[in-house]
Amino acid sequence: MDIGIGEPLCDVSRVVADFTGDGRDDSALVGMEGRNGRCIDAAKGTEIVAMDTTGDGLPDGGYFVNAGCLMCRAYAAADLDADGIPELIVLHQNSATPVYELIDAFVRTTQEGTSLVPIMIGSDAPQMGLSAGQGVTLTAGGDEGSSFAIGCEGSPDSPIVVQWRSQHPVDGAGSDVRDVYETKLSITGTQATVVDSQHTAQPTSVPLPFDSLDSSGCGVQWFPPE
Ligand SMILES: [Ca+2]
Ligand SMILES: [Ca+2]
Repeated sequence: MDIGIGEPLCDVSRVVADFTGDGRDDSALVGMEGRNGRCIDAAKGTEIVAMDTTGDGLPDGGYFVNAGCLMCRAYAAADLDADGIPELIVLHQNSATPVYELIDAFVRTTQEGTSLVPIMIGSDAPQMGLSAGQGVTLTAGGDEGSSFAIGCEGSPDSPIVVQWRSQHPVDGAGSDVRDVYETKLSITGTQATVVDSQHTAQPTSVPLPFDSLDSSGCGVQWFPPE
């Protein structure tokens, strides 16, 4: 697919929803940037998110670019800030611990001027590995020593997104105790605010306060990915 950036958009996936709030469906498109005019056979690359708000099948308005796509795709639409308009959720990296991006379609005066803006964290959130001003990423699933889950409280009226993370050394000193981090985010427009942050330690023999293999909330199935 040629979207006018000089390179084709490859492996295009889409989510259809009214992202602009005008009552007509829009298509969010996610694909990988080609190289030298053609699609490359690679699992990793630069992710491009674009939006068709006019229904002609081709992107118009702005597009958002992020490196590090690992089997990325348009994933879901969910209203995370209760303003009645869904946000776009992109699966940025698909693995045993899938990573999601949250993207807001910021409507300018004309539909064609719609911008795609990552929802950014307003302050440092080291427990999520994020610094102020970075795009929010959410992680689910688990692998050896680390597990994650994404939840949601207060949906649909006043949703709070919850990110859990647990880790412990796989063996050796400290392997019998794990750290558990719980971070709660309130989203408004293109900004996420940390409204609560907890860190506890517990023996590995004690069950986790979340289920890393079954994560859903805010109308989104986070793990396993759909
Ligand atoms: Ca629309
Ligand atoms: Ca919204």
